[in-house]
Amino acid sequence: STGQEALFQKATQFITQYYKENNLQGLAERLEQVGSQIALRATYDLTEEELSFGAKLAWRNSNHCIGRLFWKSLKVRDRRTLHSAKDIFEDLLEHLEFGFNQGKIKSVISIYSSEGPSRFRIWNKQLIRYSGYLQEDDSIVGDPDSVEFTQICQNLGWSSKGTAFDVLPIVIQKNEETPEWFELPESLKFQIPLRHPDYPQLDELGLQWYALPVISDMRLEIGGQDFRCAPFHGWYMLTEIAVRNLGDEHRYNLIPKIAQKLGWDTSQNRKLWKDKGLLVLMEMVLSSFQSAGVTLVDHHTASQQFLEFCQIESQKGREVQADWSWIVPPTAGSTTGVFHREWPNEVHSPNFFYQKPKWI
Ligand code: HEM
Ligand code: NRG
Repeated sequence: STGQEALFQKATQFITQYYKENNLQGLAERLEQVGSQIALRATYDLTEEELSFGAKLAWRNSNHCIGRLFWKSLKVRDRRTLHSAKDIFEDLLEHLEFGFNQGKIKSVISIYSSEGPSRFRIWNKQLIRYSGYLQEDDSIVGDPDSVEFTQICQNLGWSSKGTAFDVLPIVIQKNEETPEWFELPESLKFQIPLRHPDYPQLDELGLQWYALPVISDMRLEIGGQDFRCAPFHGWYMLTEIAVRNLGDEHRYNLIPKIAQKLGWDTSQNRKLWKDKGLLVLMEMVLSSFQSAGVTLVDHHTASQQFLEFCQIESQKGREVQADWSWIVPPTAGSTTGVFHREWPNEVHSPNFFYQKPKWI
């Protein structure tokens, strides 16, 4: 059928790349085997080695990601044989502990079954993320980006303290069954209290953030196969937390609160109080992660690392694809090298893609 032909074509493209890049023997035999599996079952099995290389390539091909220098060191956990939500939750706990590695974070992806008789989806955007609550007066406590998902968790029977930093439960769905939710143990939430070295009065804001950004809602595509349940993480870049999550008006919106605590004049744009506010937030996050001994990269270093990645790729004769508007950091853009470059922005496979939430 045409579906099978399309799958065989995508499989061929990926398997060929895998054999060529790794100088392996036996490509023709392997393609023949894949072809007969597809003819017989309309699908084929990726070996553990192919899956592992495919996940690394998906990272290497992620046009939005500035962290790609480290693509080869991704630890790939092949967990395609797990068959219950509870087993997956317990496996995720091991993933988190291994990846956090007492603060010296390692990049990890776990790949679960999402096709065939056991099809899993994780409903959360990230394994560790804060809830958000819409109040009577239309204000929001917590992360405004989580309000809708928080209500879904509550409808599933979850309840919480209602603070600005409650970690959401992990919601796992098998096939079309009612999803199950699981509370993370406190020791695996990896909370970092945020303190500024020079301004103790900011302690009163009671800020914190979590150490691990584990994206859990993207579809991983390898050789025409979909892995819809494949959470992954590296470590944070400073600006993701300090500038966007804490600074954005539609997120925690903390710049006015910083200004107020530090007694700044906010009546005129010309006072640059927003720019100063971002700097204070960045100092706070950087020094707090440092004190906690947790990996985090500043945007200047990340930019240098990305340019090193570009250099290595071009030496290998490969063209880097990248989306400038995502790669350039959201503050001090033109002080980083990546600002002064451009890249083609085609989307190659293997890759990670957005997918429609199961709860819409
Ligand atoms: C996006 C940094 C590891 C895949 C991003 C973004 C940053 C970043 C700053 C933009 C996020 C945003 O603006 O919301 C890093 C750093 C890493 C790392 C510092 C440290 C090792 C990884 C790993 C993977 C990955 C291990 C996958 C295996 C992606 C993908 C996106 C992304 C798919 C796009 C997300 C989207 O479009 O919403 N990364 N990353 N990254 N990264 Fe990385
Ligand atoms: N901006 C999001 C996280 C997106 C992915 N960032 C990473 N990924 N660093 C946030 O929570 O702020 N990673 O795999 O390390």
